[in-house]
Amino acid sequence: SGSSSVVKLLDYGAGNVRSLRNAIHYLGFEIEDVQTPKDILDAERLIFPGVGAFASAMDVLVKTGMAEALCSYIKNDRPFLGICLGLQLLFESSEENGPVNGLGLIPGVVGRFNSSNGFRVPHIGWNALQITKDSEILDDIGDHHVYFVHSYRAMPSDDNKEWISSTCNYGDDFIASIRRGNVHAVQFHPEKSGGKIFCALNVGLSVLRRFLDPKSQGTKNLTQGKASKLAKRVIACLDVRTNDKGDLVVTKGDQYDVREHTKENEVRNLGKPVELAGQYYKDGADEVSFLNITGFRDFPLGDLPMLQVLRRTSENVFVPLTVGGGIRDFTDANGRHYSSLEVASEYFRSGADKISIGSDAVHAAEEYMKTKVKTGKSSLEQISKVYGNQAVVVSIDPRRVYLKSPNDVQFKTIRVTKPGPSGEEYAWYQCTKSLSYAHPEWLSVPKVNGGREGRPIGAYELAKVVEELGAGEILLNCIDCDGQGKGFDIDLIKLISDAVSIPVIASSGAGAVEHFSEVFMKTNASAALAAGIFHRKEVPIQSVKGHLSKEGIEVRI
Ligand code: 1PR
Repeated sequence: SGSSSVVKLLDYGAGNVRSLRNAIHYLGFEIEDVQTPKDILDAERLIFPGVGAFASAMDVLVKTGMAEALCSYIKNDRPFLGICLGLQLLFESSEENGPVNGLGLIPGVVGRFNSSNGFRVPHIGWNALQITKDSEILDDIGDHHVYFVHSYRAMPSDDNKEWISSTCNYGDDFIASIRRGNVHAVQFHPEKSGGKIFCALNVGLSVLRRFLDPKSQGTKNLTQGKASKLAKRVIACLDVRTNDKGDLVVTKGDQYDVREHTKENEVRNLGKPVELAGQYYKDGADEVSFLNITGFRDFPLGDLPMLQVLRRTSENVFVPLTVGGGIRDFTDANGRHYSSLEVASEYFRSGADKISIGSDAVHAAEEYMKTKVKTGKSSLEQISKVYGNQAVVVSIDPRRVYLKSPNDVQFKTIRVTKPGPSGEEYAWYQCTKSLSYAHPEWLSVPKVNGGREGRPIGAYELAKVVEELGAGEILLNCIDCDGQGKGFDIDLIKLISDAVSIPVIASSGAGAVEHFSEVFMKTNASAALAAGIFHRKEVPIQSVKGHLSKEGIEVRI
């Protein structure tokens, strides 16, 4: 060691720092992991990516003696970069499961965002910053957006103002970064804020590069950043499954039917997962989602190719990655039990930033509605407890069921904007889930659209319950609209995005740029996801962004 191309990383093992490792490697630096407090004191350059909850992080730091070493390292003005919780821990205390004491280096209390005034918590997505002082590592940022994902934040005050190098606004003004001498910390995620392969998006990795190599050349971006509203996200989705030849392919259904209507009835093949994900990243997707659409039938950890897809994608893609499909408890043929938490952990270790749960969330919500007891045992509860609710998306796959009268079912109904085929003026949105082949009911249950069964629970009821059980975001599909290219189901998206205070991703049906502006103008969706139009190269992601921006909607360009 001792070489300036080596950086020390303080990873106390509470979560996924793979993307940060990937980003550091991508920039040509070596990582040495901190093992002892002495490693901190000896470091030439130290990165501290906080993950997990504030209290448990502090616990580990104090018990291992790292807290004391960190304080002395920082007080001695040694080169330091804290990320996310790595910024928050520098403050006096946090309200997260607290109050809990922090390292106490910066005056102030870390508090939760207030969701009552229409700002959804967690704060997930892209904002431009208000740069308040020359902080060097932010030199390339200017008015570009950076990626945040957090529910707690530190706020500026007279006592801490000398530390602040940028702020942002999300209901409240909060601290986006601090800088004093060689000590830096950022609330956003540079490793998820876009890479340096296209100059226009030379943002996130440049922050890391400037810290790792302060002498590195770059142009000071003279546009002084102004804090922006939270940008609406455009997400590219890859439905992935093994085709009949055994290759993992990106496929795409019509109302969830992914087979060609030919004699061979083969699975539609729209490309290779890693390549397409890389392409969409370059095209400006704000996130990439992989849905392993047969994961629930087959055991996903048996699905090594999917883990490889994640590993390889995360080496070059520096925006958030979500993976879903088959996240549930599982017992293999040898009687070995895997908890859903183990399945999710394997996904996180392989490079996922968020996991998405579909069928198992329907199961958990039905149980909870029956018993009104939170057992803490569902996948949803367990994973969000360990990784935080910002890491857990619930995928809802409803279908529209028209009704003559709003009282025909016990579920939430709506008056539809366009009447049904027999003039019905009402509808409810029935949740569906997939069954495992091993499920005793596999043969007897009537299956619809891609092997799914309808369940006695509505999308509205499900959304409210999963929010309570710890979901941090909802991916709202619609079987009727999937692959149709006729626009999103505005009635459904309005219903759900008004019912919950976590972010909602609108999905299914995008066929033109106007469908994106429509969904953002008529509903409270935080993001819009599409698959078919991107796979078939009908509409490039940049055209969607350009259109939204022209319509006055904040996007990351
Ligand atoms: O139930 O936890 O194993 O998760 C399975 C996941 O796989 C769920 O998120 C579910 O949505 C998804 N899934 C299951 N079957 C299918 C299928 O197509 N047969 N894909 C499927 C769902 C829907 C969207 C799609 C949008 C946009 N795909 O993600 O990408 O509808 O498409 P478009 O822009 O072309 O209209 P579990």
